[in-house]
Amino acid sequence: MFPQLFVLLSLAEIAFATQLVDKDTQKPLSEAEAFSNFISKSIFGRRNFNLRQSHVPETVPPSFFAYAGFDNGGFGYNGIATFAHLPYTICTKSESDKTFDIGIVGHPFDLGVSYRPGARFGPNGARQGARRLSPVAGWDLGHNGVNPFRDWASVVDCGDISNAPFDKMEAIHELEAGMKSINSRTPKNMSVSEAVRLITIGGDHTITLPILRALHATWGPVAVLHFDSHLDTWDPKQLGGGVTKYAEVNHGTMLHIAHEEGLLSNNSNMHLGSRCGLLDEHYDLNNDLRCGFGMIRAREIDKLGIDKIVQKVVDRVGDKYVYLSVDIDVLDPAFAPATGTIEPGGWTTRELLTIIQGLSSAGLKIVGSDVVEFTPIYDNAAETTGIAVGDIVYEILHWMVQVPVKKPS
Ligand SMILES: [Mn+2]
Repeated sequence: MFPQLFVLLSLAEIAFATQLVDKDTQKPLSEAEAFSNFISKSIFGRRNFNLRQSHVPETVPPSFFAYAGFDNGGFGYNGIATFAHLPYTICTKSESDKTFDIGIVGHPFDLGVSYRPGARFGPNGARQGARRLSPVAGWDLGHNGVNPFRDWASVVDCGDISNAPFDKMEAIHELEAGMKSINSRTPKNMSVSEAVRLITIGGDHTITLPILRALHATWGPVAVLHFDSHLDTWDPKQLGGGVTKYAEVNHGTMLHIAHEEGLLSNNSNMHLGSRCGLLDEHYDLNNDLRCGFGMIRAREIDKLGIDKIVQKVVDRVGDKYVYLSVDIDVLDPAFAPATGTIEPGGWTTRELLTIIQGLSSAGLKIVGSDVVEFTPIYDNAAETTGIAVGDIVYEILHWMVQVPVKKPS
């Protein structure tokens, strides 16, 4: 009827029978003391674990400070996600003059897509994918220990260029104006390289058009090296256009428009990794030739190998200024599933990185670059595509650091 009482009595009996004594004084314990002692020794007793005291080393290892010391804090998964934990700089403001040489800039824009949407989230996804890159651990085994974040160039994350989500043409103008503003900045190390250079994270491939427009004032026509499974020189009459001017500008026509506007070199542009369906038996390829492009198809890599591909590009480009545009769909979907218009049978991430490194080693004069069409919503839990985008940007950064540029005289 009163089980609790029964228990108490029993405990008292136990205390009495075992004649518990105080450990220090050896005096017998009272019933109350014995009871408290019994509870404290059971699984219900208070434990005095002090995890903090027992695990804090007397001196914090220096390697921890090396990590924690850099701007937005801690290991790769800590802090606000700038690209590779670089300092955030508002590069459109004149206050940023002489503070950087190379900027990573986002174009959150996807109003020009023909299939899966969502590349407006690409800049955000690329920064997330680049979390394990950082200046404090940036010495690259693949580049004989060069750290492109801590070489001669000051590298920053310029944030994104905001653009209207409701009007494609307005958005494209905003992107162009933003890029022109950043391009007009005075570089920090002008004696090494005479102009600031940008690596843009897309955004769908339409953004290459405002970027090329913005570059033209400084560099004139440039040789576009276009890593992409598609041609993107489609005549607007063939792809989307023919109805409104608005519809003419999209991620499959921007290189055609760039050619019409005189932004491209005459015959030094190249497609690399091409594989796609055509809208016409002859017209697309003839028009592509007219726009000044050569081509190395995706499957040619098996016969040519990396070195011959690099050599063909170097022979074609010569000493022209190069703009590098990497559509992430150049990679096989196994390596980059998260993109808008996927085409099986592409190159591996390693092949792409090695080709880019080859072009860098050949000293091609890179004046700007983009990595586009990353659409994070289609990525997997391992962030395969986002991490690839981060590493491609890192590889391009190596190229810009390795090859400083002089402005045309
Ligand atoms: Mn493309």
